Amino acid sequence: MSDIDTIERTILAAVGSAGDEAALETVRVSALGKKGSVSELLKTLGTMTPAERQTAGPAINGLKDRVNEALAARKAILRDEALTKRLAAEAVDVTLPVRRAPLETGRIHPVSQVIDEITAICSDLGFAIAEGPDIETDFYNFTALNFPVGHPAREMHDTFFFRPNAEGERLLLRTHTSPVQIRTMEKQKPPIRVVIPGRTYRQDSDQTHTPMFHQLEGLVIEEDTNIGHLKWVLQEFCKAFFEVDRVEMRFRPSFFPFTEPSMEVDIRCRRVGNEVRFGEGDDWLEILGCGMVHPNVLRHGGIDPDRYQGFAWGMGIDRIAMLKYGMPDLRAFFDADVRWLRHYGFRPLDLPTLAGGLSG
Ligand code: 2NM
Repeated sequence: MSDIDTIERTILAAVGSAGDEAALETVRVSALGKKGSVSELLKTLGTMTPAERQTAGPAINGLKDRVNEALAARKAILRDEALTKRLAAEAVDVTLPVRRAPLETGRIHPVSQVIDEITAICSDLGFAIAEGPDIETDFYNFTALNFPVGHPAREMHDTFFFRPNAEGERLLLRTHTSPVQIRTMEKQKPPIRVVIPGRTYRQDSDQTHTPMFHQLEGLVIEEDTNIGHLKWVLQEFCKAFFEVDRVEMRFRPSFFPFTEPSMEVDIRCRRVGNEVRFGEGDDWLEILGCGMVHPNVLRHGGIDPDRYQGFAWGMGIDRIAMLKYGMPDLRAFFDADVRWLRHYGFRPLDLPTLAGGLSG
């Protein structure tokens, strides 16, 4: 019997000092496994006489039960300890401030905001929005727009050309969005009322020019549309965009190959530091070019100039964004400096809207 007592004491000591569930499992196997000390004792029952077995049987089985109990109790304690330790390690401090979500830290670029404002205003005036490719052919960018081959106006645009392709054709980065007007005329019958916002490219870089910039052009073609309609559209557009009740506009004669007559438009303003106030003051600010579409352009777009006439205008989106939101240097627009964007950008959930007041 003292044999059983010694085995029991050894096993229970090992159970008590097992530091984790893996160590406890080793103890279990050494006692109750196939070759474990308790299992070996159980095997001796088969070799005993019935009389011996009557006392040894309950003693050995009692040992087995107590070992099982001790293992189970120790296992419960170890589980508890492990859980407590894990909970302490994984503790979440719910009083910590929440990390700011992208929706709060992200900003809408002023150019995107201004394009949204312009397209909202123009949709409200009954215009559709059209877009076209940035890479164009010489035909759509120049020839169709009444810039004949060899015409000096082609040089005015400082065009980015691609290397000639296998057919000897030189593609280019569009120097204005006007190719989209031709594509629209080809696809659509009058009446046409579209505005086209988009990226444009010219080899030019200084404080007021970037090699990539944004233009918005508008086109109306109808049987009897005229300069009076052009003036009204531009006036309504300027009032809505600059959020003033009245604007005073000055139309100066100018030249563009695709319009005849052509005009440049200034609006009356007062400059206060970086800010420009419209509808007052003694300064004039040039904001766009416009005119009646040249008959050659209509013809190239597949429209009969003896039946239809149209007006068109074009302006620099980046430039009017600078004017409206008081940003002094055009080059900073495309530097991708996050500090600039944080300062001048718009919060995604706090945008100016046509209904709510454009500048918020
Ligand atoms: C401008 C100024 C004047 C213009 C003309 C056309 C077209 F294709 F219809 F002929 N689109 N845009 C135009 C006219 C653009 O930008 C300063």
